[in-house]
Amino acid sequence: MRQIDHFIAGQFTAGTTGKSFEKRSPLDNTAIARIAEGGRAEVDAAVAAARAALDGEWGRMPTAARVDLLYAVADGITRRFDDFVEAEMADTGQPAHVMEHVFIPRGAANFKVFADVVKNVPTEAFRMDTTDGKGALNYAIRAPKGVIGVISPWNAPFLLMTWKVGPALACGNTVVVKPSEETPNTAALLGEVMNAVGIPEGVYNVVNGFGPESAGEYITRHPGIDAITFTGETRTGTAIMKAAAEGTRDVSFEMGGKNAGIVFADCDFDAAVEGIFRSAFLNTGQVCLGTERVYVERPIFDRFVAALKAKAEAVRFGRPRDSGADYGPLISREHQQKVLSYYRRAVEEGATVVTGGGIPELADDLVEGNWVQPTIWTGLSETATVVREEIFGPCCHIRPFDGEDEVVALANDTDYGLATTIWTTNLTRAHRMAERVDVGITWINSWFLRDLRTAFGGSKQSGIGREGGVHSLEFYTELRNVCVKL
Ligand code: NAD
Ligand code: 6OD
Repeated sequence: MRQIDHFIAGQFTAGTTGKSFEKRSPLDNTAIARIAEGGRAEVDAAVAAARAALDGEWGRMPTAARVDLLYAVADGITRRFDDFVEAEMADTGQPAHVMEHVFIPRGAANFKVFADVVKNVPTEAFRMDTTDGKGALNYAIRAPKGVIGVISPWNAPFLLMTWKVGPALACGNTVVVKPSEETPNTAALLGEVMNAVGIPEGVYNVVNGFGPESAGEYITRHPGIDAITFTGETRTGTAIMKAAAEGTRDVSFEMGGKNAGIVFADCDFDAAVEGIFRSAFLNTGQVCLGTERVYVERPIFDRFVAALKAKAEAVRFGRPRDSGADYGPLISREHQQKVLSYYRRAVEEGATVVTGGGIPELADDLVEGNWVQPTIWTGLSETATVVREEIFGPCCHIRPFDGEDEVVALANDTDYGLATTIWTTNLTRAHRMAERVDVGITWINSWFLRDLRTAFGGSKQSGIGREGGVHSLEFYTELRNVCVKL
């Protein structure tokens, strides 16, 4: 069984707590790794290493040299591509092709894109008129914020962790990362890459453990952490925000969603079915941007439900490298039980189960895994629990609508505001809808099509702040003004 240690000041260490925990495979719940659990001492050591790096070589490094090193990190990830794929597959149980085409390449891209951003972004300058004797030149300096605490989730572990670490390092900060207890593998591997390409010790640190009263909470409460970037559940964000209030530290939050998919009768029907299918069921529904509420214009409602049902019933359960397998298990037994409890709740509240609703029939070597069927409901009111709460599983409720005003009201009737996907061939309407749906990210005739230069984040309870492209600089740097009398 693999041992996964913390990565502090460029060294792997089991730490001093003497505590550890097991990681179980989502595929069959056998123990696959033992992970060191960090306590206050490990967080102290990681923060001290991060601070020393800021005060040392990393803090003095010219931007161009830092940019070169981040490119080297991206290349290092690509060189060890297969190791990252295997590590992430072991932790999540998701199909190899999702790792190979989406999650791991994005890890490398997250370093390159932000290296390019810091290399090319201008800073502002304002000249004050000299005619009245008060002439001055103002210019801005972007300074790193300091030591950034990165708290990341399990659903796309490497993509989401590097989405924070890439811009943080590009801006000259150092990081203390707490990966999800469910998926520590790729954060540790990245430590090996950092050492291999010559990132100075202390720039990238990882402390493993849990949230409350463990490494996660200790990082967010540590006075040496200057800002906290977090991706995860909204209620965890609330706890972290309280911790960040001590010391008035800045936060950037990417949190839950209850995203609406909107399908108009004039859509490209096959593309819309495929798009909604992906957005509801990719990664077994464990995608924050995923669609759990689908609204379909009435003339095509029955046909759409039938087509989505057919696709959901055709998924092939299997191990990540099984030929033809395109659908994995949920991350943990606990999450499986949570999703199944929502499946039961939907029935109790009167849903028509179009398909799914339970555990699939499986081959003998899979029965111990955390499988659930892709599930579609119709017939519920908008007040039903599964229409209101984020489930984070492979399921959606589909409801008919009769016009733009109605569907805008339905889509916006939620505490969340992360993403939406709209399917129509009427582009005038598409733009109109994009203005009216209250979310951070609107996809039109597409879903999860990412340009990393764009602003990414949620409104309402889905997040605080925007990251991506130059927007990441707002969070990862401190803007200082210099005023020079002319
Ligand atoms: P989670 O909130 O349970 O855990 C996320 C991380 O926070 C983990 O590392 C966990 O150990 C840590 N944590 C938990 N409690 C903590 C505390 N009190 N102090 C400090 N750290 C703490 O989330 P999860 O279950 O890992 O991920 C799923 C959730 O993440 C879903 O709600 C999903 O919508 C959300 N998510 C959002 C986005 C986005 O971009 N908006 C992206 C991915 C996932
Ligand atoms: O693509 C991204 O940058 C991003 N943060 C994706 C989030 C996926 C959520 O599961």
